[in-house]
Amino acid sequence: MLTSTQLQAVATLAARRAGEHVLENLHRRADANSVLRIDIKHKLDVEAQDVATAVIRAAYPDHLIFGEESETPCPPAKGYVWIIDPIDGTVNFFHGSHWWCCSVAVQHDGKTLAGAVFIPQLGEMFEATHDNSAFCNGVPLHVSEQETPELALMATGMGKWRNKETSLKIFQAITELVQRPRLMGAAAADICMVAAGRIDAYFESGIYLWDMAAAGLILERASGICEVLARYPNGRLAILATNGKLHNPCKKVLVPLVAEQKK
Ligand code: LIP
Repeated sequence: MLTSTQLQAVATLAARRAGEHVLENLHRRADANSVLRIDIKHKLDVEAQDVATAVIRAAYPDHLIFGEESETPCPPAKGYVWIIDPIDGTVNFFHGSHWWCCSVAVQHDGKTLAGAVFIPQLGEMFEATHDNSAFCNGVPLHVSEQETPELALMATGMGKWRNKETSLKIFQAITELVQRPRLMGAAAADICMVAAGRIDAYFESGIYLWDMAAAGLILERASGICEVLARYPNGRLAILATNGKLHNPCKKVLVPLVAEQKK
């Protein structure tokens, strides 16, 4: 069995190299293969996944690699699997917003052992292993102490649902629940903000494993909770990520609504 420290070093290097590649190519932010209302297929997403893959393959040539740019939405559940989101927040990136990140996690038999999320334009590297604390640039992370929903800052997202009816209902429910909702557009970075205590909670339905595998571990190791509230066809997930104290009040409001989500 490999140690989590060995795996962490590779995850961090892969996320850093992917991010550096994208940073060096910021001038190509409009260089997309396709731009649709629902999604953007960016050349730098493919290139950054190749960069991260090369780092992982050099260390562990026989491990499986699964990423946003892979063909299937669900990874195999056995053995070592690396999960890459080369640019989480592609739409933000395309428009010139700084809120995007590179995420790399490694699982063994479905359990996340190590993860790294690099936010290049903040110069922040978030990382954690399953058996140690979570860190940002080497400083230990801890979630906020907020326990009153009406005083909480909560990030959310609209996902890629064609039918926005339920997403809008969820947005309204969050607006009524917390002090302020925020819609920032990069799930992995948002969940890391919960881990760092800069926001108190995050919810989104319609994201994928690659959006949350690394950040979910980072949040848990910072004493927060990251929970899958629903699983939809094609690997889509509804994820609630909180500082722990707000988890049950948020869950109570969101669980009945996620059951309504359709295409
Ligand atoms: C994005 C998520 C974001 C969500 C977007 C999209 P991508 O991931 O991180 O939270 O609102 O719809 O799924 O596609 O930019 O890697």
